[in-house]
Amino acid sequence: MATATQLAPSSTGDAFFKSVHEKHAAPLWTVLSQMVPPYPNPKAVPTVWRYSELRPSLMEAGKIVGAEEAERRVLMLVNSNMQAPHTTDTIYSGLQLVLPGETAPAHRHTAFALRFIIEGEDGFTAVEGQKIRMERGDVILTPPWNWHDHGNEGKDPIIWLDGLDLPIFRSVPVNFAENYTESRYPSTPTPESPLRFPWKDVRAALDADKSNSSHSVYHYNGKGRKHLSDRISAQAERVAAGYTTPGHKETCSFIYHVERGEGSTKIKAADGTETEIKWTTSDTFAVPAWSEVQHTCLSNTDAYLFAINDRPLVESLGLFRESA
Ligand code: GTQ
Repeated sequence: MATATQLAPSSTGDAFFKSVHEKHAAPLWTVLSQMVPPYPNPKAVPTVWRYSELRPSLMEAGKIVGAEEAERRVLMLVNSNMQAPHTTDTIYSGLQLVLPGETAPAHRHTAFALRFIIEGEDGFTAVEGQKIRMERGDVILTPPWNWHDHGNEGKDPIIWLDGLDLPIFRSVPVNFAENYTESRYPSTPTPESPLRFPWKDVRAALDADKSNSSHSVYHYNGKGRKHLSDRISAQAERVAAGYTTPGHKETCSFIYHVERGEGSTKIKAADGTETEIKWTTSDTFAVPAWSEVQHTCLSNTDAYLFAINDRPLVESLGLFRESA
């Protein structure tokens, strides 16, 4: 007969815990609060990637490996409390470089990808036969199982931010991938592709939003659908010069990227830990789920932020919650 409540194995070892372990079972009561926590407990922590620091490393990568040889020449953005492919718990991001004359060869995969163009004007991504020009600030989608290759027909490097749903395949391991037989999949120039969201349209929508003169939020939507994909989507925000946005949190995580401007973001994690990230144009930072976010624009012109989010995933699982 048990004489006392036992919460964990005793230091001398315990026959009960040992025998249970050998039967591939474990006592729930020792870990219950981890499994069913009082509030969300993401593993990811706020992390920043400064473009001025990473760009030189990306250019160095350009000397070490060719785009064709690498298949994708990318520096993954690894959350400081996790391992690749985790930029947040659910979103993967990376910086991809294609040098003049190079091709990143055609492949396709179950994973969804979106790209936000950071620099270079004469790059293209060819998606399932549509050859789409990349211009700074554009968002271009690669839907699941679409053949895609990337190229650079200009004189300058082209660099963009990749956003993929790769972390999801750690817990739902059903990603497939295939390489095309040739380097490029046949494509024709498609200036008005439904897969391309030009920055000038997004910026015009942010500037025209009169609901709040100091802060506007634009949610990208996939031409007739609520979000850009089933798992990840994107938004853009304008923060007026000198303004601080009210605190807001969601059960979603975000990869923020600064299109333009200088400022800082206060991130109060679910456990109360506060972090302040200072940013400037082309920097990227990760915001874990259920973190209160407050942006301040410190430049004397408005700041424009782009963010990849996991809202479609969270919503479709019935897990979306927000709080002001
Ligand atoms: O461009 O297809 O950053 O397949 C990671 C995986 C980019 C891509 C990434 C990929 C790609």
